[in-house]
Amino acid sequence: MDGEALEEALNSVMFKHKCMLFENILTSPEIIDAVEHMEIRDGDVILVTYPKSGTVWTQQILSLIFNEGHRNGTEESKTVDIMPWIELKINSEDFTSRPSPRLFTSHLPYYLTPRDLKFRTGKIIYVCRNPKDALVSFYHFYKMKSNIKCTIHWETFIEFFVSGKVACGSWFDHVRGWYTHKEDFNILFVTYEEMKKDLRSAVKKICTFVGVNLDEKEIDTVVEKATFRNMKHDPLSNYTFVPKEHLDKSKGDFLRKGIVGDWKNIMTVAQSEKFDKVYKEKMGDLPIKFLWDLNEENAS
Ligand code: PPS
Repeated sequence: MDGEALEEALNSVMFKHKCMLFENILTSPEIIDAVEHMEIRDGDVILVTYPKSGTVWTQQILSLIFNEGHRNGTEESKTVDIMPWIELKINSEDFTSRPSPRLFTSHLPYYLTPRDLKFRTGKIIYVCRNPKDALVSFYHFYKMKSNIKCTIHWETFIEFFVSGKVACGSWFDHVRGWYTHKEDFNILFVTYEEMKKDLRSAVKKICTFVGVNLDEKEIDTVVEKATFRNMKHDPLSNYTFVPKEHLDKSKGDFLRKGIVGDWKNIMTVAQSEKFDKVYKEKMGDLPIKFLWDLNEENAS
């Protein structure tokens, strides 16, 4: 019964295009098709994620890396304007007029990204997060969505997440798709957990990949401005600008907890074991590893 109500609610706000689920209010089949033909330049950097995996966090990091020390008037710019989404209506500008190096953001699966990227033009940073924490984060996020009118039950949401009936489809297909096609792209994989464990090293790794040389003091600034604590109060990066027609902020925050292992606070042992079984079936053959816990109480 729960499942039927949720299915009906989700069907009314999403459409399927080329085997992927998208949100009506955010995009359209025409936009998705156009993205495949988008011209990519050498020097473009595209952040790609499955939802709730650290997108907004990495938008902040990349925006700072590219502008720290030489802000060029970006002090008052939102990260979403510095690094627009390529497949969303909210950024329906003409990207060709942007000066290089251009920064973009996307949740697209590997097979729908701009074709130019497959010729190793441009650089992709793929950020992934352990799926139990991504699931929990997505669950809380869905509960904030203004256009979902039914009550969302945790047990039901797990089933929908595992079977890919949520926006952007299956976490397993998304991560697997990008990982197994990594040779086709100029791509760096970063995990949410490694950023939590050692943000400074993660920032340096990203700097090296994108070819930006920051001195130690500039790196300190990037790290400081990208902590959960600081971003939570930074309206340029914390997505508090999302209108209430999209997100009901009385029900929670976009920057909710920002920790590794929150799944332990909500998943029962039985749910966790069932999830582990699916994870093993779908991802067990890949060398990719996730940290499921950092023994951490609070976000940095
Ligand atoms: S979205 O909607 O797909 O763009 O969401 P996304 O930004 O990928 O993921 C949101 C989660 O990332 C957490 N977050 C952070 N964690 C640690 N440090 C920093 N600075 C940070 N910024 C965002 C955010 O809190 C969401 O995770 P949860 O677990 O819900 O707190």
